Amino acid sequence: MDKRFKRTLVTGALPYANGPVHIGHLAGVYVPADIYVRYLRLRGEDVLYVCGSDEHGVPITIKAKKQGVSPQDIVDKYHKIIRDSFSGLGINFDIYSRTTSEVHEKTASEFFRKLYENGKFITKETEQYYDEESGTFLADRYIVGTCPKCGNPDAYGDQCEKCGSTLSPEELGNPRSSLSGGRLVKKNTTHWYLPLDEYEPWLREWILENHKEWKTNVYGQCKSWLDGGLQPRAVSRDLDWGIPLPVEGTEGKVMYVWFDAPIGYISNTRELLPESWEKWWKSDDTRIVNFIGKDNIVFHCIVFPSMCRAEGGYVLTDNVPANEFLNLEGDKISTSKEWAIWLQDYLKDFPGQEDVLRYVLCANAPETKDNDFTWKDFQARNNNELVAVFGNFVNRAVVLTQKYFGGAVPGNPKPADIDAETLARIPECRRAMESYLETFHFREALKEAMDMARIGNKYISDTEPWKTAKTDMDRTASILYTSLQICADLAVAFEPFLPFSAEKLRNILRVGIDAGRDYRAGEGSPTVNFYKDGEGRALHTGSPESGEDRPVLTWEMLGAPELLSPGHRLGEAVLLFSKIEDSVIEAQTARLDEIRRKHSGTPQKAECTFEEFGKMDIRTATVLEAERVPKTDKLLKLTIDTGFDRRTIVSGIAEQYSPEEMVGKQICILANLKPRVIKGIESRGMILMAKQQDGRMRFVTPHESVSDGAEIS
Ligand code: B3M
Ligand code: ZN
Repeated sequence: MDKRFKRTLVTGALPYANGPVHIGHLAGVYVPADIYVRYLRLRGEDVLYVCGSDEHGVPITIKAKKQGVSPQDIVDKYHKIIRDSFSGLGINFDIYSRTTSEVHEKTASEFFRKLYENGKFITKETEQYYDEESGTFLADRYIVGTCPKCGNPDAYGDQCEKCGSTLSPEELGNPRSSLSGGRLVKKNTTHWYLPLDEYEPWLREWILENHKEWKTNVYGQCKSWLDGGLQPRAVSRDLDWGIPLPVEGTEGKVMYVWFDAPIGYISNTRELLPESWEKWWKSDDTRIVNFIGKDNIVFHCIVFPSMCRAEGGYVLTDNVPANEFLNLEGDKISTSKEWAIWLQDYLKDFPGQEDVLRYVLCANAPETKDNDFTWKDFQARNNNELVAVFGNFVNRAVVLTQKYFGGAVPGNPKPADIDAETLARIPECRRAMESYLETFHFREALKEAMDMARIGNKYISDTEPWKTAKTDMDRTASILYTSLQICADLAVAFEPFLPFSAEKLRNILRVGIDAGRDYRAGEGSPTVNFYKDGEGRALHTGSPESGEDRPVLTWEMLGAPELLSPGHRLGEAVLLFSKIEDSVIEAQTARLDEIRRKHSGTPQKAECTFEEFGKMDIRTATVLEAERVPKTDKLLKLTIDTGFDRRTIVSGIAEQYSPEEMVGKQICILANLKPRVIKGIESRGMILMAKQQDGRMRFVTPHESVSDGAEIS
């Protein structure tokens, strides 16, 4: 490790507390970060792993509004879900806190005030949309109107979800408030900006000159941001949810969520280590590593470092090993379309198989390009790699030792017989693992660990101790002695990747591990040499209550000729992994198929013949008059001109369209639908409407206006 540093602070991107975490978050950020932290601890490094819920921002307020609850209710619910599901997957943060904590507000306020008082901000007065009905300025996401690109009447002020265009509120036709539905006016408002442009020369040198070692996807994105020229960035918002600006006369204004969120890394550290947090953030001998997804690169490499530069007292990040995105069954993971595998669902559906998900997400990690998760691959990797290689090797070595040597490591094997050549390959894998792990290549590192298991599995298959036992017990002793040394190597090598299985294996071998120091108990946590007994109690190796003195393995012992001495008594043989049956995968695939169906609209109806379709007489028409049908919420009575007659149609669109909006509108109707009497009114025909996924109805109309009565076929 780099000798400039005495300690390493690892951060995981703070997940927004407006929904659960899914496999994309895990593959992109939290599993690689956890592997890295566990590895550094095993190497005896002084490491802190901090994370927490990101609880401010407009999406949380929108979700709260939709559900008729407060933003605090939303974040309280999801903070707990996220925290508990991370813990369930063995993501062992030293602290998982939140940005609605008091210590965060205090830390962010101190940070903001220092920049404010030192004149690091510029202010700008700009015109913003103001909703007179709700008496608030509206964030772009709260403004809806007609998309200039595709005509979607419900496009958001920052993006059209229908055609994907990035928009600004000024581009929208007929902009209105999504809160009150009311009209908007423009009003002046003042906000504070961090003049990022002023930091461009420094950022060029700090990143492009001094951090050429950053991953190419990260370095490249920073370079294109810098080449594109940086603009001042707003650090405040007109919102009632967020950290109030710690400046007089700014009522109704809060910190922009991306200003306060990265400061969450600092406040989480401060919460955990109130006495010693500053050495982790203000000493040059601390190394900071931020694990994030690629959509957060600009905030972690450009914005937050500029904030820290302006503040002057904080250490800057040393590396930001951002991953690309993980897709699901070939499609982009989408929370809004429910296209995801949620962590809490996985933990419920696959109890005791946490490591299978960790294994597959690491083996398929989108480290340099987007990658894909499929349930078939998940099953194959579990059955063909974890069960058939790793688990099978360990089980044969242990069961045969119990069968032929009473469950103790065979004594006095003939050195000549010990397969030194096989064992010598383990340190080679270890060296490769270390090189990969220290450069954030976790997929490659995992392959090296699996190669150790493959070496063991091939060795025991080639030497066939179940056969030699019939004629040559000395030879059998040597084979199993060698095999058990490799089992012990695996119990160390897999600790960063598969902590649950590594612990199970250590219990089978009755060994402990020096898993390094962690700070979950706060300041001065003891170095942790521990293992868990059958009841899951963490017993410190050799501790009186454990009633037994287990040898403690360390990373430095990995690949040594002997980790388990002759005579060492093994524990009970249990299977490390279990086969995943097709039926389990079929159930998961069926769940995804159902989600696809739900979000891809209604299934196609039964076929009809050309002749049957020919009976439909579909025409254009224009609405001449419109009125609500008394004592109903949904019905409008429309008088329309079909080009060949005037008629009345009753339509269930009153909840979405007002009578005023309808007059003059050209529509398409099924003209020869048999007349029906609705609420005493004879309705002759039906208006053609397109039903959106959110249930809203849209008119089907020709792109250009055509004469009434035009036949549609
Ligand atoms: N809350 C996560 C995201 O953009 C964002 C990260 C904050 S890290 C300071 O999905
Ligand atoms: Zn659009």
